[in-house]
Amino acid sequence: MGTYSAHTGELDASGLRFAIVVARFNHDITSALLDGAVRALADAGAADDDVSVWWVPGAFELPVVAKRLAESGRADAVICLGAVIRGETAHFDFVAGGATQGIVDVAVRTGVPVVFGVLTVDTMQQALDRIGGSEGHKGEEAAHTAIETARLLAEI
Ligand code: INI
Repeated sequence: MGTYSAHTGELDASGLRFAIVVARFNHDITSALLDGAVRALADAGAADDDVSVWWVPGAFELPVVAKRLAESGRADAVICLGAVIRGETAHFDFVAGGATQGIVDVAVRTGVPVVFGVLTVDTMQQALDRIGGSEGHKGEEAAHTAIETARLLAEI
């Protein structure tokens, strides 16, 4: 096999601009996701002025606002945060499915990384486990994904 070039985006957020879209639904969980994401961006060198936060009612509204932000040219990456917790109805599947498909569409159509930081879980305990509990912190992970992907795209 010949030589090839391999690329991995660095976890360096300095000089990059981030827009975070966060759902108010299940606010206790989503505000913790937001805290983790903001902290992780700052720890990686993002300037306060380069991070903006946009609140929407629920996860279903994440894609449309993410799309406008991605199209604005004002963000190197958009981070979507939400928590969809399965109830007794089929509503979960529609909300989770709509948010997931919408976020994928926005990323692919705009070419701007739109990170899926939406918890889709069966129980509140599973959500709590993912905001700094036994399953890590999905807000921090979403921020790391945004940084790494934006850096990688800048190399291409
Ligand atoms: N929105 C969420 O973010 N999480 C949920 O668990 C949820 N549930 O269970 O219904 C939810 N619903 C609201 C939805 O996102 C929209 O805001 C609403 O349907 C209006 O479009």
